[in-house]
Order: sequence, then C-alpha cells, then structure tokens
Amino acid sequence: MKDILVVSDNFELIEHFQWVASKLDSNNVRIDYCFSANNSHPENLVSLGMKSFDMNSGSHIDSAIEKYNLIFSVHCKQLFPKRLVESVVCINVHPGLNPYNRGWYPQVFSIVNKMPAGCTIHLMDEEIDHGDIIYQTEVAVNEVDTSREVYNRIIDAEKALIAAHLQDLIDGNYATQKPSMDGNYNGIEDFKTLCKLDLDHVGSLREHINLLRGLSHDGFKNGYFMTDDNKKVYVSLSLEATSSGD
Ligand code: 0FX
Repeated sequence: MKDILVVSDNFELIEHFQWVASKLDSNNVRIDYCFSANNSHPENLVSLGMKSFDMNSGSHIDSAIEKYNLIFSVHCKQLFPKRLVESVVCINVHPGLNPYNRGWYPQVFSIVNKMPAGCTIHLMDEEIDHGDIIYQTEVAVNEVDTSREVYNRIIDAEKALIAAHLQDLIDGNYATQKPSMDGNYNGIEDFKTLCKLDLDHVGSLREHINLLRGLSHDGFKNGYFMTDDNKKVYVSLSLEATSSGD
C-alpha cells in the first residue's frame, strides 16, 4: 500500500488530479489531499474534501514523514522544509520550464525576458523548483500572447502530464535528469517590482509591449503607474491579431 499526500492551492489542477487518481487501482494507493496553511481562501478546496497542512509546523512535518511514502506539491504556496524533502520522496508539479524562470509566475517573466515557458514535474530538493527533472513540456509563447494565454497553455500541459504519468510517478517508474544549469529564479518581489511601471523608462516600443503583455492576465490588476496626485492607474494590454493577410 502506498500512502500519498498531495498539497495544492490550485483548484483547477487538483480537481483534475483527483479525477485522474480516481481511475487508479484504489487497493494499492491511499491519497490524502491538503491545501497549505498560507491559503487564506481555501473554501473551494475544502469543498473537494481537502484539509489544511502547515509546512511550518514541526508536528505536521513529523506526522507526514511517519505516514507518507510520497508527497506531491501541486502549486503549493508554502515552501517544503529541507527535513521533509530529505526524508520522503517529494515531487513538484511546477508551471515553468526548469531551469528557466524558476519561482513565481514563470510565464510572466518568459514573455518579458524571452526565456522558454512550459511545465516541469521534478523531484524536490531544498532549493525552489530546482531538483532533478522527471517530465517537462515546453509551450509556445506567441507575439500576441498575454500572461493569461500562456498560463492557460501551461495548465493544459500540466494536466496532460498528470493524466499520462500519475501511475508511473506513484510507482517510481521514471528516469530523472539533472537540470542543465541552475537557471534563474524570480520571487514574488520581482513580480511586484515589474508591476511598478516607470513612466520615464527608455526602451523600444517592442520592449514595452512585451512588459505590458507579460503583466496582462485576465482577472488580475498588475501593472500600474502613479499619477501626480498619487492615484494608482492600472494598465493592461489587449492584443488582437488578424488572420494573415488582413
Ligand atoms: O498556482 P499558481 O499558478 O502558481 C504560483 C507560482 O507561479 C508557482 O511557481 C508556485 N509554485 C505556486 C505555488 O504558485 O498561482 P496563482 O493561481 O496564484 O496565479 C496564476 C497566474 O495568475 C499567475 O501565473 C499569474 C496570474 N496572476 C496571479 C495573481 C495572484 C496575476 O497576474 N496577478 C496576481 O496577482
């Protein structure tokens, strides 16, 4: 019997994960689903039967080490402590193409810095989005994409990897590959810095359009500048491509 813990703060992915897991042979696998203690709005996750798990609680970590053979992070908003990743096999499902733009909102940075985008399933070590790679899918970043379009493509690619490989991940039936380099990491503060638009910044229009489409994500207010009378003005970009030749 394999005892598995899945910690996730992403409703769409975890709903899909549960659906894929429901098709597995339930005689061999027992799965508990939790959201992280950082999640201030877990209501929809509670509706999926999930409970809170605190990566900063010594007793939660102790009981996880004792109980589980395998732990998944599926967009978990808390860092897994060193003690946990060194005691239990921990696997991360990450919305970026490691080692490029590890960390927060990878596609935002891929649109801005032109590094590849995609998703990665990897073994976790104590560094963020850093361990040996198990599966990866690169997704396209087109000239007309905002963060939202690329993100939707990444979520679809993550769902496809979960559907194709969950059984293999549980069975340990996979090969791993060391990332070719350490790559680069962006934290939430880097995203917040990107959001503060400097009206005096000098650059090409192409560079500025890329910044604004990286910050444009339907449903969120990201990029902004301040008016002389100290009001925040949010900016987002809408792009529409004609079919070729129009
Ligand atoms: O769950 P998730 O898609 O992923 C994020 C990080 O990117 C990932 O590296 C980390 N492992 C995981 C725990 O958290 O994040 P989300 O659902 O909060 O946001 C999804 C996308 O929405 C994000 O890529 C960009 C966009 N977004 C989100 C917020 C909260 C914005 O554009 N602005 C925002 O304020």
